[in-house]
Amino acid sequence: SNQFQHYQEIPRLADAHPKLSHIRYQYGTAGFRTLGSVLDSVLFRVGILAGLRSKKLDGKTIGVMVTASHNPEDDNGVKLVDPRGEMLEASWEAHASTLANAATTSDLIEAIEAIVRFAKIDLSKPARVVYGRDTRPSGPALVASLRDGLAAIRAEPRDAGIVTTPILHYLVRTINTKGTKDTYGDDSEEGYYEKLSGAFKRLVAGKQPLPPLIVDCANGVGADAISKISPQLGDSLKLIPHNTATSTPGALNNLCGADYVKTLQKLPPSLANHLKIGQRGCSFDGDADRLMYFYIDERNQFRMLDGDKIAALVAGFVVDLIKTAGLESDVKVGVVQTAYANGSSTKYLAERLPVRCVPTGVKHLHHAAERFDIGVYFEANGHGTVLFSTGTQETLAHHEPSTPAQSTALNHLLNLTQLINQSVGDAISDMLLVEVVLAHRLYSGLEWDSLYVDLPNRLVKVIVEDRHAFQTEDAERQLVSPKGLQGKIDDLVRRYDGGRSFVRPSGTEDVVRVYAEAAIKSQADELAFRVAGLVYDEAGGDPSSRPK
Ligand code: G16
Repeated sequence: SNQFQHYQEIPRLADAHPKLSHIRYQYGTAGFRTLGSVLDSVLFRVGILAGLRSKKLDGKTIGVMVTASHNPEDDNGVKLVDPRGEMLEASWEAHASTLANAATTSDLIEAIEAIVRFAKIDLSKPARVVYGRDTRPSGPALVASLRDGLAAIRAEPRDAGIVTTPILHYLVRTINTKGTKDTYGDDSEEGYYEKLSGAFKRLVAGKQPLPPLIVDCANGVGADAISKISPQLGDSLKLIPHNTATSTPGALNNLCGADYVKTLQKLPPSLANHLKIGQRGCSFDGDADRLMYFYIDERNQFRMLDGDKIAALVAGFVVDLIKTAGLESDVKVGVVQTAYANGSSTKYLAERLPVRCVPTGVKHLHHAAERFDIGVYFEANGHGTVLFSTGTQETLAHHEPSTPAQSTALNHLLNLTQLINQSVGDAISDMLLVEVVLAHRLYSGLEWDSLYVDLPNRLVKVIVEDRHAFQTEDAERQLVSPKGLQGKIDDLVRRYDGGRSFVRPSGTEDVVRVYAEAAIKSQADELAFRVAGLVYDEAGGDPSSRPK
């Protein structure tokens, strides 16, 4: 149609980024994610889609983040960010997959035209897109493909450079709210560091400074962010960065980082001689949106403080502030978890607060958390944040405290709304939040850890021929396909004291994940491996990967 007359560059540019015929792409848990070497056409097409999304939303700025987060260095990925800094609206994920899988240039053009018709997009609207990437070696070439896509759809690009995923989300939100009543901060990376460090310093003013914190940056972009925010934090918090080798080939997420710590329940070897008894440390993942804490206890044992422990710590703190501020009857706090939440954490939280369980993926948790006045959401893997509803923010802004104690608590709450990245989970913001609570509570790792005792648990990955054969329901706690497998898992689980196990396909790696917990560690391990064996036998996995 003649709506397209201004987009004559699409065919030529699309021809320069042909789709690999043997690959089927899927917009998964966190966008497209696979080997960086097969993503060229996907990035080009995502550029076009981001432009279309912006046009659909009247020229609001859309974000594109090029990252594969916790995955190995050879992987890469891309995800879109909606105008308020949230994940792409679910209904558009299908458009993303359609564009990514169009076989030829003419199929692609037809697919674009179909989306324009279906979503009723006015192509004459402007399009604006801000993009960033992590430190992966495949990043620059993929960004060049993305830029071609943006040029083809005539979107105005803004390059955020190498940034953490949460900073990209922050930029999207600040750009779109600039000069409005919802203004969220200055739309620059510096604005982000100033906002967080300013709020942190106000929150810990007058508190005894905590001992220095070791930060495992996973050899990723979090290292840059730590070096930029440290000077602004000054004496309020001393950070000791480790694993900052962002340009060493193969180092990213290798034997370090939040996923390593969570999956293996071990200290990264590179920290072994650095963490002293009682000292706390934390790990980011490759794009600094996940956070795991840990410390070494009196018996020289490694103790992990995961996303569930962070949720318990933070939710308790927020609830106490709400009470002290005299807002208990106006503001209800709730918690959102996934099936990976440790059973003990769910029990601990549910005795105090409403708790909801949703499928894996920040997008699911975020939306569920928005239903509470204050929604605390954390995945066990360390991904999460706290959301204050618009109504709650207004309540906080207008509440008139009647005692000095109420006034102090109210101020803390207002500063928390500044400290916390409310667009997405953010390792740096979450780390500062944890440090604030520890400083207020006078907690070391030990006291924090003692909130509840984790049930022993085990995560196992199984490589199968087709992970899409695995389908779940009930927030991923039940398998509906392959048929009959859930019954076999249930039979096994019944034989273990305190046993619980579930199986689901990963949306970021080509594996099926198995989780198990039980009263004793050896039993949790055994249950996980036996369930993994069932999965393997059912799905005909790669023989070298049969769980042992
Ligand atoms: C992404 C998502 C998280 C999810 C994780 C693992 O994290 O944002 O919500 O928990 O993948 O997902 P899955 O089990 O489906 O592979 P990241 O840090 O890799 O972007």
